[in-house]
Amino acid sequence: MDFSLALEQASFRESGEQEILSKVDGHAGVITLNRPKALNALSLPMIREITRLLMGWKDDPRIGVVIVQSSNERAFCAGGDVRSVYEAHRKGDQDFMAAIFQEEYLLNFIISIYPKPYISLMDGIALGGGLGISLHGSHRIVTERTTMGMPETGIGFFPDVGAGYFLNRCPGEIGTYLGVMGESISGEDALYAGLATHRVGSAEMPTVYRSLLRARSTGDVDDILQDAAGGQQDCWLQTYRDLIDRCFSFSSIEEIFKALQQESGPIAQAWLKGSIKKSPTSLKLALAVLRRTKGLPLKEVLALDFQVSQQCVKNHDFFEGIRAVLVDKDQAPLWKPSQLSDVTPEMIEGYFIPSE
Ligand code: QUE
Repeated sequence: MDFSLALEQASFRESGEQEILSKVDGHAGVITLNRPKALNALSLPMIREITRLLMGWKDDPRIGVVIVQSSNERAFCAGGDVRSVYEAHRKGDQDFMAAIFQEEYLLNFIISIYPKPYISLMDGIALGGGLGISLHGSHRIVTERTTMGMPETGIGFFPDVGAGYFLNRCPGEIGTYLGVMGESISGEDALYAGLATHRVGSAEMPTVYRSLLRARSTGDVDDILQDAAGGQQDCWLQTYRDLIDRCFSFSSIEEIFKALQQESGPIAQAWLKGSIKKSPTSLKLALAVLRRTKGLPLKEVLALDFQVSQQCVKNHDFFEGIRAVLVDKDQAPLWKPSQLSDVTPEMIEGYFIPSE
């Protein structure tokens, strides 16, 4: 990696604050995401520090459980630090673009096999890479303030961080809807989709946190969360479940769009309108990744994600998407190709062929 970039990326850049805070509190190892200005977007140093802490706490007899939370009210985590990927691309730093995805996906896997309860408190925005550091863990807590989603098709990327694993385990075609359309859902919806395990009130979070500090085992955590959590209530996804299953069961984006066009209600029309803004390549790539990873173990999904990510950084749309949404903020990406019909099966196939 370019040394100047490494220095820039070092963990102390924002007002001298560390981007990851950690402490041992009671029996818990606590990780606090602390990059508020970037909505806790996961930088490479953050990914490395979380990995280091988890590896250290794995065999530490003081630690019964791990808690991951945010230091700010708005966001749990808005995603990966795609801005740094954009910068690395500008500087021609291929090593950085390999390292950040590789180490992020490795962390996702470590979380999935973690031998102690791994509890994420998703009170606020939890998107993209933010789901990679939460949904692979054993206990996934949402609140009435949670906004959850995989928005990558909107920046010319694809639902990564093992989304082919957790989205393919949602009921019916909910996972396809979430991964392709990039729409966000509420905490209640996340519970219905099986993405979250418990819902508690945001105001109850400090109490739940304090109770968790006494937990020594998975059984303790289950008991504490069961006591604190509310039951499943009616939710938006439940209301539109039939429509989602009807329209998103196909193996091509063209068929999905045709199905949406045949629906008379306003929701299907709103989805169609929203999809026009997404990268045509990403729409097809997202669907291809979801269909190909169905039933695969997480390890294989993440290996495929890495492969596809490295093709994305060789192509146009990802950087154009980051530019339009996060750098220039004109919200007007010029996708190439710009038409769905110009994205050929061969082009999508190319993302799955290992290079070198
Ligand atoms: C799609 C994404 C991301 C996104 C917006 C999308 C993403 C991500 C961020 C983000 C948000 C605020 C920040 C920041 C990054 O936005 O992954 O640095 O300050 O990290 O439409 O996938």
